[in-house]
Amino acid sequence: MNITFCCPSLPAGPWLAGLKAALPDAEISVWQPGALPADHAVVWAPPQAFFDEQAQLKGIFNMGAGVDALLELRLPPQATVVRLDDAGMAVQMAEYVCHAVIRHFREFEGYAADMEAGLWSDRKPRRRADFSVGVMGLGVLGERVARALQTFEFPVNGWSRSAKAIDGVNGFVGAAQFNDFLANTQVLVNLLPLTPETQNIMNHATLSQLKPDGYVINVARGAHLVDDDLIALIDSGRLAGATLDVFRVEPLPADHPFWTHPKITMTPHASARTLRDESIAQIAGKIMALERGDGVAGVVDTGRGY
Ligand code: NDP
Ligand code: OXD
Repeated sequence: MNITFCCPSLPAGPWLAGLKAALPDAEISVWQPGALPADHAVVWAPPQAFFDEQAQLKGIFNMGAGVDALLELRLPPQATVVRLDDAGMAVQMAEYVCHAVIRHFREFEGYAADMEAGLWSDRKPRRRADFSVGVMGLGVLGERVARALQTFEFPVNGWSRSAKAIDGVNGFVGAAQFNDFLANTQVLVNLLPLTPETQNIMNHATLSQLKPDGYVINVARGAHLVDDDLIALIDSGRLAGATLDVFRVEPLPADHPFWTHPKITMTPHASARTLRDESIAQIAGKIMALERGDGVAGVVDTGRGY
């Protein structure tokens, strides 16, 4: 079995060593133009030229959960596209979102500013029951986040394409229930895949429906959010602020207004990092399963876009 590795932004050495250790019988090499045809590919942000040459691939393993960039390329139609399915990302996402929600709910930023100014402040406690968190996307990551938020007894709403039964989560389904979901949500968490249906989904019209003083946490993709609409709603006092991990252009350009906005907290696409050992173990296991003809989790429906 031949495996080709094409992740131009990653240092190939440690990934190749890990894949070779996990699949000792396979021939594994870093793709170069003109390389021999392979059975499976492990990829992250490959060029179109890679797929144009490797048109015979049986399996394409995306080294991330989101496949939006991959699906913009022309892929070999017979190949099974598989994305990372948790692989250590869900617990990181749960930590990140709970931290952002609690930081806002408990006004830690306000306290930090007060202490800096030498103020022994007395802030009124907020009512947890009013602080409903709405998670858009109840897949591998969204479900884990929704469960983690319940630990802190926030009311949790969830919105997905198909109905889910998650204990304690108030479920909303599809376009017909989207407005109700928003109207019942104080803190909006985005964990949707980026597809033609979800692009720009957080815009002036939708974000205006959140409860007064709503707050936005975007940890999925930058193109889900209309940046100027978010800023306008925060500046008008309609929204309280946002925590953003993902951006339309990454790295975020130096002149983008998010950098200096006092009510926007940012991280550099770091909410759930791809973990090498977990990812290699998952991909190697799935390559072996596909070779045996077994089913695997995380197969992408390329028509649906996730
Ligand atoms: P999943 O595919 O497991 O879950 C996607 C969820 O979104 C599903 O519940 C799906 O509904 C729902 N959904 C999709 N389209 C719609 C729609 N049109 N309307 C309503 N609901 C919809 O993805 P993951 O949880 O693994 O990952 C989610 C995203 O998180 C990734 O695509 C990626 O962009 C982002 N991500 C960001 C990272 C970061 O570091 N910032 C790290 C990893 C991922 P249904 O269940 O009904 O199909
Ligand atoms: C992913 C990401 O999609 O890191 O896995 O954004």
